[in-house]
Amino acid sequence: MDYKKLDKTSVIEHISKIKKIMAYFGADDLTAQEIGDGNLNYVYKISSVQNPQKALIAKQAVPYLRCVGEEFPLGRERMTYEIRALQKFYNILPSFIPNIYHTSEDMSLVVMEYLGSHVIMRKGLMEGVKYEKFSEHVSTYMSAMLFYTSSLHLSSSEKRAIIAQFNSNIELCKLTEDLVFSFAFMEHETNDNENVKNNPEAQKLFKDMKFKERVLELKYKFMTQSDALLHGDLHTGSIMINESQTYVIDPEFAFVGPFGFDVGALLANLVNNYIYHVVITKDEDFQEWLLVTIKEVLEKFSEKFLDFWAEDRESALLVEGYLDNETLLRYKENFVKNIIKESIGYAGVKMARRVYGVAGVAEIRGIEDKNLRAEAEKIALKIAREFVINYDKIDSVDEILEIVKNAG
Ligand code: ADP
Ligand code: SR1
Ligand code: MG
Repeated sequence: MDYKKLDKTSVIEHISKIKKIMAYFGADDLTAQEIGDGNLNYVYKISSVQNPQKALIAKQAVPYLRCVGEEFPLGRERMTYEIRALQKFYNILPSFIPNIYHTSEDMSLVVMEYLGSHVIMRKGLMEGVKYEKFSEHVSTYMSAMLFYTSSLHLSSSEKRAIIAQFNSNIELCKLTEDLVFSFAFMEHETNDNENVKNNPEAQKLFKDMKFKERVLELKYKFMTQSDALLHGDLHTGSIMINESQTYVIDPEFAFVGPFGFDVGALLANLVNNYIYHVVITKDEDFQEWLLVTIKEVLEKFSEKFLDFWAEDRESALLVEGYLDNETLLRYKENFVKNIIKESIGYAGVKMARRVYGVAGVAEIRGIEDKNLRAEAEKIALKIAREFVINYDKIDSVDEILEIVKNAG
């Protein structure tokens, strides 16, 4: 089938010919609404007119970057990787991934379950909603996805197959290399130049060679280290949540990369939310909840990763009997500690890129009062700098929390 960009009318015509979707809606009349709030794609909510609770999501990639327009071409093949990743992650842990009703690489289209009783986590956190099951859920999600797609679990040939399936996601990897690791730390047309112009803090960042040299080290790992299948953009805008369930959506940046990249992205976004509550709501109780959540997420992640590893005897990496038990245990514990260290480095880069780079986060870029926004940016950059420069020297989660608390 030839690719055709869908709109509110043609999306209904297109999907109502698909058997599984016909079976879902029966004879109901359908209506569509475009609800995309992301940077890249179009997202339609298709609902039954007779029973509006009955709804599905149709997400289509267009051959350009939505938030800029047709003048910024971007291959729609990104949807192929999103489809592959949704399927791969669903096969590992279905309860964290929306049900998929239809996929088409030709149309760069996925039709999935509508998460009607969930909200984008960033929004919930900004409103001060505490998600008590989140640390349990997300630590399971991250430890399982990373462990079960790594050489610590897969055989050598399975691991190479997964790399072959995902590491041709060239354009989105390049987007991250440019936007996350480079342009946000130098004069560049894609930056938020209204804010960069005549801003001494921006100039300080752009001239901070100690920071930028360390960023380059992390960028190089991002480009070369094929540890596990990553979501690739695991911020709180890619999580849909309520008090009992957590779903991870939007894995179009998926590729086989460094263990610490997703964990770092999540850490960065929780810390950015903490800064918002320090500067804007001044809600100390919620700040404390966020700190406890960060601690739980990282500690539970490490525990669960080690638990999964304890169940596996052979993999691409380890041959049974190669190490004695004491050495094996020490090796594994150090391994996971290093994942956390690397995550701290990536968290620093991810926090700093949101300050002046393209695609800021609502917690910082969305602050309307100029002085308060500058205060939030300053705190974010202070934490980011410490994370990036010292990531390999930070030995405990408590040290991370101290850095965060002392920056405000
Ligand atoms: P993009 O790739 O453009 O970033 P996203 O996948 O993040 O798009 O989706 C954009 C928005 O669409 C989300 O922030 C969310 O509000 C909504 N959305 C996406 N998938 C679903 C879903 N399965 N159920 C409900 N809303 C969804
Ligand atoms: C222009 S695309 C910018 C960002 O949006 C996505 O969510 C990724 O974070 C990407 O870097
Ligand atoms: Mg998105």
